[in-house]
Amino acid sequence: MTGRDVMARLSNAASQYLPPEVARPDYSRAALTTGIVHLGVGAFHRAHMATYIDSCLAAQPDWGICGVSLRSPSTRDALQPQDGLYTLAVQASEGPRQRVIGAIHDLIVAPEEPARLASLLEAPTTKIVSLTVTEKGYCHDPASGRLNLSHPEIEHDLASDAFPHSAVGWLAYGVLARHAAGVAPFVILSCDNLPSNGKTLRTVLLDFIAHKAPDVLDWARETIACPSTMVDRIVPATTEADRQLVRDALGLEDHWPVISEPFSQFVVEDKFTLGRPNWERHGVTMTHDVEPFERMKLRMLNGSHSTLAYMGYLSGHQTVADTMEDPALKRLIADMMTQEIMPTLRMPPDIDLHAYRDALLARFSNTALKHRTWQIAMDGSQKLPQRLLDTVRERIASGLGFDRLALGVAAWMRYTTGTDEDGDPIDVRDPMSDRLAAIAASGGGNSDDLVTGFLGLDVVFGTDLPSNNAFRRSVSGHLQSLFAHGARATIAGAAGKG
Ligand code: CS2
Repeated sequence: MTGRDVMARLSNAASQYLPPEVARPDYSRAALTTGIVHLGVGAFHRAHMATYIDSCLAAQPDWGICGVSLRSPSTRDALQPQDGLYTLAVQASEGPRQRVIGAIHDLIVAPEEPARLASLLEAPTTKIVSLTVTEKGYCHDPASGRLNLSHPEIEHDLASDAFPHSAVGWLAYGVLARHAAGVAPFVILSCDNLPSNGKTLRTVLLDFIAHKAPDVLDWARETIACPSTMVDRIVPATTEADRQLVRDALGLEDHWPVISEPFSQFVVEDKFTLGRPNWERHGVTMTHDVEPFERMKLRMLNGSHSTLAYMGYLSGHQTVADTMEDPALKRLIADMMTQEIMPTLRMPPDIDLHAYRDALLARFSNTALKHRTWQIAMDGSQKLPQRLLDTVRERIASGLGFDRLALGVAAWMRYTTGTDEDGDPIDVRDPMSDRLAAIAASGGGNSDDLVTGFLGLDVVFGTDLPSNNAFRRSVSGHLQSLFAHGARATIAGAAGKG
């Protein structure tokens, strides 16, 4: 190829030029039909659920995915010229491995084509509606798990007969339209990192229907199935360097590849009233009780991840792998898991929590993944309850200590004040950022006042934790140390505490 040639773009037609070592769909894409509508077609979905579906399609072509973006057209704009194809680049220790995924055969940007989305949700051929819309996409109060009726999108969707804006609004729209047409509701599959994610989703959806269509509530209660899932794969935001790597490996342009670690886990509650892909043949664990797995993952992986993100960022580390090269931080996380989190988990007998912990420490240390601490630090107000605070509650109920968990909470508060240890601004991204900034400003750098301000957020901390003096004291002590001595010295002080 000369410098003047433009590299061809990945597409159905260009697939014939893929080098033999790049895996690709083993089925005819033309034969696919939509069985799944997926809301929130971001990097995580494309590296996780879509790859499991991709493996099922040769035998079951009626489970193709229509990927829906609720806001931004960027995924559709990048993938449509590629016929929905994109590359998954797995960063294995022996080097990257590429696989072209073809499961997403249709794409919709909801605000641009609401009527097409509506008819797809109503179609009896749509059997599963799945979603990865992140914690804040549920428009709920994280501490209570109930629908936030004053969320602007929910207010709109409840008040207006126009097409909805929120994920919950769209789900309700589909379910109610099917009810009116005498079509059984689709099964709704949450693939977000929420506790009992199926139950949480069902609660907010029924809260919504109770206000929108109270006469249908009993029917909805009886017929809507929301299986819970545990989803796990580390998928950092794709960088320009990743795109270059994929370009070099494919010899084709891919504008929208995804990068992930080799590890992937999908545990799904087996409750599918309209049928489902044969997932168990392709590495998915189908079970009747997902909750122990969910709790293990949220507390061990995500609780550690958030703590690493805040403490790592404050210590000047850009990526999770960098934080793991800091022996004090690594030890803090290992001790937090072993001493404070593992004793709260009750797992089936074949699950070895020590091995799970060791695998997590190794996964976090993968230097091929540039997973930014700043990325994980986002949306802390939505993440803290299930990642750290529920564990604290159980420790308190059992009369046990929670010093490292409290340090994680204090690190979130320190981070959220919006200025780092060098006095530089931190770009704090959070749906509650206005309230968080107001608390930070009114605290004036006094850690007791700041703790009082933050603990006053009952949608995050509930009403129990703010009135627990031991918790307040512990968080306050750590926050004071973070201000006075910095993150590194604070970690050194926390090390070795039983
Ligand atoms: C991370 C998760 O960004 C975050 O908050 O903790 O996305 C994490 O990488 C996944 O849950 C891993 O399965």
